[in-house]
Amino acid sequence: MFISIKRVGLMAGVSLLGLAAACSSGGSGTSDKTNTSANSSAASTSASGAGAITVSLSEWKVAPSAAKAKAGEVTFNVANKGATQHELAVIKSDAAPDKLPQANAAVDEKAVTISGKTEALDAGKVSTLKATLTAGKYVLVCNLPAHYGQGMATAFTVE
Ligand SMILES: [Cu+2]
Repeated sequence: MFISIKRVGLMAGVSLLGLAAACSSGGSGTSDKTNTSANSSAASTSASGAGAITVSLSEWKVAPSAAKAKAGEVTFNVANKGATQHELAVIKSDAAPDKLPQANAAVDEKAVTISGKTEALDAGKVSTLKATLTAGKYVLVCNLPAHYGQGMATAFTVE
């Protein structure tokens, strides 16, 4: 009897330990979008800051909060505090407030330099007038018919 010996070659399986490169892709751009209200801070930078003049109109007076302003753009916040219509005209003139040239019971607007003027404001209404003023003497006038003659004019200086 022949005993054949089978040699069983054990194939040692070589397990290649792959170097598991743990490519941890952590932290890929998940920044919080919590800055949505950062652009709403421009509300308080209005042009009507230190240079703003408040002008109250009434029967029969033009009453500015200040009698002078600095040259440049001047903002007049005009309020009709009276019971009838009024307006504000900014007139550049060296004349005294009551010595402006007149026509038809009002200042002759063709004979003076008008730097700015509001529309006629109903009682209680407000308006903003912006005028670029050079240095000099001005008169603030309400030039609705007969209002100037009632005394609605006051001196104003730009320096
Ligand atoms: Cu008036």
